[in-house]
Amino acid sequence: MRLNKSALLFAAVVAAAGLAGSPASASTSALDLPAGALTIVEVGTDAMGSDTWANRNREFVTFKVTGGAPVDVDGLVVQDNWSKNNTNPHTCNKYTVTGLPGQGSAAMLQPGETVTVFNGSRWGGNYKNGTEYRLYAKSDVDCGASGHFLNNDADSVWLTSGATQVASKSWDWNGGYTVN
Ligand SMILES: [Ca+2]
Ligand SMILES: [Ca+2]
Ligand SMILES: [Ca+2]
Repeated sequence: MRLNKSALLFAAVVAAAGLAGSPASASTSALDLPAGALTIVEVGTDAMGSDTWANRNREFVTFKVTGGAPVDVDGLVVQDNWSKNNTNPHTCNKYTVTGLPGQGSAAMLQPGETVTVFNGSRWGGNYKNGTEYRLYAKSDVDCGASGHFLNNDADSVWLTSGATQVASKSWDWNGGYTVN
């Protein structure tokens, strides 16, 4: 096979473009939000009555943008204390944001909007309700108590971006179903 000079140049340009494309796609997962960029506004800690597979969506974490600028929450990890401090490879108690409903794989959260990560599942999956993105972690039945893993009496939830602890909320009580 013989190639003329322009064909070789073309091949070189294609190869260079391919190389240049790799770091760009990798950078989407290299997010590292500053501490305080998000605020946890509410945590559902205790489903009313017995903890069952059916009511595990009563455990949830809701957060919002702290400041006045949009925040890219793609790759954000939402987890409880056990998950954060345990090296067990079970992915229980841990949810990673990978896009928001209506945005494909992008996850830009605007000021005034909230994200709620529910422990359970929903027919139809993730969706946006008004200004709230509702995401479902689909916790395993063997995770905690029937898929409930936010301890009623004392626990913490953490929002982590890369190596940065963006936000956390802890409680040490047993006086209700949610913590604000
Ligand atoms: Ca609970
Ligand atoms: Ca309960
Ligand atoms: Ca827990």
